[in-house]
Amino acid sequence: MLVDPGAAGFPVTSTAPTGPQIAASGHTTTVRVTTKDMRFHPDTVAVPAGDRLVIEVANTDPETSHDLVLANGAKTRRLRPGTSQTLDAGVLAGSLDGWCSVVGHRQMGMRFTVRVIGGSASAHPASPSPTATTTPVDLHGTPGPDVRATDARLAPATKTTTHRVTLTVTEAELQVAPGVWQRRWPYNGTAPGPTLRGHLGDIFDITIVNDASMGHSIDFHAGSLAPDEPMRTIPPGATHRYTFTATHAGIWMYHCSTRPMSAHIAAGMHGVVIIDPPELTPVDREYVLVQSEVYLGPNHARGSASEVDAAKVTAETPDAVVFNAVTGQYDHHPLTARIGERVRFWVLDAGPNRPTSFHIVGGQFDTVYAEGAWLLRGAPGQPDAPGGAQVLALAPAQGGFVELTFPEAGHYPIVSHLMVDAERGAHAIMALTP
Ligand SMILES: [Cu+2]
Repeated sequence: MLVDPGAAGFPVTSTAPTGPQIAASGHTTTVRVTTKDMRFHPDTVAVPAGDRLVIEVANTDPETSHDLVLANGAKTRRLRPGTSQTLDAGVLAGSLDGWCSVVGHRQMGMRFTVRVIGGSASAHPASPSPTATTTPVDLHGTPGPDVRATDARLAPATKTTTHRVTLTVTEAELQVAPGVWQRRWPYNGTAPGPTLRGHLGDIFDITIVNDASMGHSIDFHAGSLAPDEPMRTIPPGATHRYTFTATHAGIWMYHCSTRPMSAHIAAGMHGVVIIDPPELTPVDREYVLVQSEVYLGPNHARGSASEVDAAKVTAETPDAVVFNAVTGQYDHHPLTARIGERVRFWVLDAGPNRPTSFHIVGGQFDTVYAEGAWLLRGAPGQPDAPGGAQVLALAPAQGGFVELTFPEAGHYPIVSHLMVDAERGAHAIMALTP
């Protein structure tokens, strides 16, 4: 595919790398490459040995940003939908690979090949692995004095029947463990995103603002509607309205559904909507614990933290499983209650990969509600009711709640995986005082 180098009028970037030298022909081969649907079109280009390669990259994807990175170091900036850039790849010593460096796009198929035709050069630089962890990381350190635990307390539903909420997506470095930072894509700056709570029949009128550098979206499980329009991916800079009515009770996940969805969820783009069952009785304390997984990239220092590692998400090899997005935060800042108080824990497994076996060591649940059904329903003031439960089991994207009272003062570990090494599961402490 040859076009006139001067025809497009694109801004030219001079990133021609220096590398193994080959006799230059004095010719330039110019190719046009478009990006759409997680592919480069074409995904392979040929250049005669000795020619300078110039690639006009046009992002024709209406939804999200892409770039082109070549293994010799030449790369475009991140191109928003509808924008273009001309990349000077230099005179290549041999065939090489390229890819899109936006998280997850390479794994979804955005791979590119430059074939050098003729000549004696045969060098084929290996593309660097995007998954290597280069700095050692301690996920179980002690938080510094500046680290506050995410507030897990849940306030009762208000009398509001129309919930107007704006959720703004940004890119921000957040701690995922004490002193361990990741560049995440939170809704309103927090992971999980804001907890919304209401009653059956309530209307949720949500405005999504995309202040990030790639496309994002939102999917509310608490609503029932055709996903085509409301759940579509909106490009950077766009705003979008999503309205639904709460038709069923439970704790419902919301999340970004932009591809690759599991990487966007793992980047912090998840939260909950709680719709109270009509029969719900007041309790002394309510907490929300959202389980998720952390997939670290190579850098964890504040100021240069990596984004989520999409290859680890695909391989289902998390570095940590966490409650409310940060390892061990409630070990150092325990959740609290007094002996005899009735405590309700709302739990959602945001995944994206791991199930939960939600258990409180030393505790017994007298009430269990999972996915819209009472599995066990104790009566307040009847602690001697015969039935009890030890675990709330949830697959990814499922939710429920448990209730219990604690018999004695002390520290009760809350764990996500009863049978798994505690280092690898989510963990919190419930501190009981007289
Ligand atoms: Cu997203």
